[in-house]
Amino acid sequence: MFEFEIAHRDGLARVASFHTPRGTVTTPMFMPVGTQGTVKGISPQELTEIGSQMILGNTYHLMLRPGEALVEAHGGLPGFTAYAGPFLTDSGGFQVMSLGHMRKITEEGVTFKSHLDGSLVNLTPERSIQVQEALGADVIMAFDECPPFPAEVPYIRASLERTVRWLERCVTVKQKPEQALFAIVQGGIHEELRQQSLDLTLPFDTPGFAIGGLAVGESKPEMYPAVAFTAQRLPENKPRYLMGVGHPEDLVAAIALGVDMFDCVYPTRTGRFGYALTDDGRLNLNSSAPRTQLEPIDKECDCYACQHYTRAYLAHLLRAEEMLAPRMLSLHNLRYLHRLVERAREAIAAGRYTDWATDWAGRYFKGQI
Ligand code: PRF
Ligand code: ZN
Repeated sequence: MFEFEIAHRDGLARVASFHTPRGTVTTPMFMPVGTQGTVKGISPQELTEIGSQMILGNTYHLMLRPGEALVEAHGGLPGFTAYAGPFLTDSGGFQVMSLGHMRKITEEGVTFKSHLDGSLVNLTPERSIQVQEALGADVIMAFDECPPFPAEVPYIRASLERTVRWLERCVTVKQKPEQALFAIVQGGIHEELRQQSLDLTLPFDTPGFAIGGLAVGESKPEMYPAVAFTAQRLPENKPRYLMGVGHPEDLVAAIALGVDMFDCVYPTRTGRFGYALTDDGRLNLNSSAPRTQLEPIDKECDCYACQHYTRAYLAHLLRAEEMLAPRMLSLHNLRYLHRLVERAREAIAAGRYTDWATDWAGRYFKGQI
């Protein structure tokens, strides 16, 4: 179980398979975010149709509502959500920092006020693993701290050292062998801190490693070197997961640096706001031009929305605030990212990733329709 088999390599990029109890996933891959036990507006059947391979769930949200016991009573996330494929759950620390109020971090863990009812909640490494075991995902994440950007070097150092002590506690309490625990490398955008985090984290030899602490407000010229530095130093024979990254250009760039897995709310969130991803850039369906365009969002897309609806119809639905609009734009955007990684995998297998990525970027950035 959890074996990672590399099928093709092209430079640092690779195509690989990762085995989980609920199925094999082929990387590079993108995980839709199902924070509250649903990918907003998209049914499990639709997820399967558009080529989703693994869905991300969140410890923070599900422990507060409905509580992990109810999910466990359904046999975990697959029974609860009716999505039968592989799941990954995030550990909660990142969401506490972005959503909780009055957070306090100590050696023990994080105390915060629930965003739902203001009650005081404790989240520790032990509790995070216990909740993630109840949620029953195939891959679970170590409880970490993602410092805000910018943060002082001494703070990031103290934080990454604490994250390693938390990792030790996660590994110690974890009980279920059918769940793979991934460790998370932190260190912000500083090479010496990334190196320190790597030196302290790699000895745990977890079945996969995540690159955390990025895409939190730094610029792309700051983020890409940090991804490159970290990815190159992660073990060759394990999946590498860049957390919270999902802009098309970031996927294309990070795959070239050897990253295998991604997740982000971007495709569904930008879809709900009326934006559609295409090879010619991001199409704004709130603008005036699409209102009279009798063509699909994307002629090259095989999603249900592109097969059935015109831009004009979807723009009309958006203006009328009909719920089909955010649903169809989310569906299309997820399909776009799944197709993007499919094309990346084909290009890697054919040994032409750099050429493909250069062509893709030329068109994507020229367009900006
Ligand atoms: N840690 C965890 N989840 C995350 C992140 C992190 O650093 C990020 C950073 N972009 C997104 N999600 N546990
Ligand atoms: Zn489409």
